[in-house]
Amino acid sequence: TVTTEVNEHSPEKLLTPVLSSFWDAEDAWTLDAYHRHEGYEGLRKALQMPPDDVIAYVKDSGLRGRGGAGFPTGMKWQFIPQGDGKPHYLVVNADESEPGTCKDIPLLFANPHSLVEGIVIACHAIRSNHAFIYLRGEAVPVLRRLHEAVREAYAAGYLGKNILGSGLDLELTVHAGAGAYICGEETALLDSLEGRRGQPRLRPPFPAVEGLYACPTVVNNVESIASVPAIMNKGKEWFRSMGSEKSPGFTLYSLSGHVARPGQYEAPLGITLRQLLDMSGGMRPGHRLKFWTPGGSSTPMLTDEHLDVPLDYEGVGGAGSMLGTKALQCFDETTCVVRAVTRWTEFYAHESCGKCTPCREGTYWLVQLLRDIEAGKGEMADLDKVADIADNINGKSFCALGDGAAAPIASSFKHFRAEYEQHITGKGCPFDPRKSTLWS
Ligand code: L3W
Ligand code: SF4
Repeated sequence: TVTTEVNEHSPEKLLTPVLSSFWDAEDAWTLDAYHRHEGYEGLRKALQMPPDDVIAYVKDSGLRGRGGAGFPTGMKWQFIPQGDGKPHYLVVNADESEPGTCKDIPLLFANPHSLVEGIVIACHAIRSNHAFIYLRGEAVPVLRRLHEAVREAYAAGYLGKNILGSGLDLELTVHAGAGAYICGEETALLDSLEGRRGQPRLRPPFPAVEGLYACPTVVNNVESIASVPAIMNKGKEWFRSMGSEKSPGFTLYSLSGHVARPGQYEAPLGITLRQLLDMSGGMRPGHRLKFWTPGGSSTPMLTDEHLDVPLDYEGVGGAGSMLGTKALQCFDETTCVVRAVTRWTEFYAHESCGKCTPCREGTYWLVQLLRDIEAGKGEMADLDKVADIADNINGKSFCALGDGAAAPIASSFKHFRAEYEQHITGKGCPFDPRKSTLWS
């Protein structure tokens, strides 16, 4: 978190710490600390309201999903059929694995009760008696804190039978995944939770109709659900006073790469990368921005031309790019684009679940070609092959992982094709420390 002293002239005045407001406290993750910061007040208010009114309230707040797609949260809750006689489930996607994304795990580590409170409110709204948190398995310290937060919440009467005398019964199960990126895709996550190999399901039916154990299920990102208590407590107008009309509210940006002060920055949607860099001390001293991703490596890369595009679903999201998970990875002029894209593609090839041919075969062949180009063993015709394979993955794969794998290739060709050609004509990487002075 950013602890710099803030005055009215400092760029940090744009920060809107809500979820991160007391992350620095020594006991931040405990129920005591949460209570000292109005913890579970939003739940008390929500339980006074009929479930449909809670859904309408969250819908009116304009909260959009923070997991990558920006889908309206209240609308997703409204999809859950009522009076159908089936159990309803809430599943929280805490499988944060998108390269560059680092906001749900720190949030859970520092403030797990904001998620637990949000879960109880959401389950009241969608009339669910069982919720699940699917956590990225490698995050063992976070798992321990989550278990402790859930234990505290049961002991305090925020989970279990007849919560705060409202008549709501709710069980909360924390499940640790086994470390597969594809299990962040909502339907693969549900298969994994059911004990099967995590592979995406055909949609429709969407989880809201047929999700966990073939019952209506809401799958929401950690940050989306954790934002709900503050909305219920401080009001939808307060939430709408931040951000833009179509992308309201505060959000957590993960800033990483060659910046002076990387980390999580909580600020309104719609600010720009230039403003974020102003808050974080800019690029590392003596260097300039070369390229960046707005929402992790699955979103097309941008350049310094896009420094003033609003980081919301209409600005950077509408400009043929995507806001995604708000993972801003910044690379300076010492970075080889071909190397960065090769590394990302290796990740997608490794994480491809193998269910569909364009992604399974395409990512494999992309890695072979890109490694050759990067090593100076490529030919000009390879560039057309790379572009053709990426085009045959994009929009033709079974799930969004395929599109994500194609995104950095298409965008790097658009902005940096000359750099690929340089590797071929120069028979080597111009950024290689053995061939360049840039690294000295
Ligand atoms: C009912 C309809 N529900 C849509 C629901 C749907 C889902 C949500 C959004 O991908 C992106 C992806 C990554 N009836 C519905 C409906 N829904 N129509 O709305 O759906 P969709 O398909 O727009 O997106 P998605 O499949 O959820 C998310 C990108 O985010 N991303 C993030 C990746 C992060 C991870 C990770 O860290 N684990 O995977 C980054 O950019 O590429 O495009 O809930 O059910 N008619
Ligand atoms: Fe699996 Fe890739 Fe196909 Fe998605 S696009 S189903 S990850 S093979």
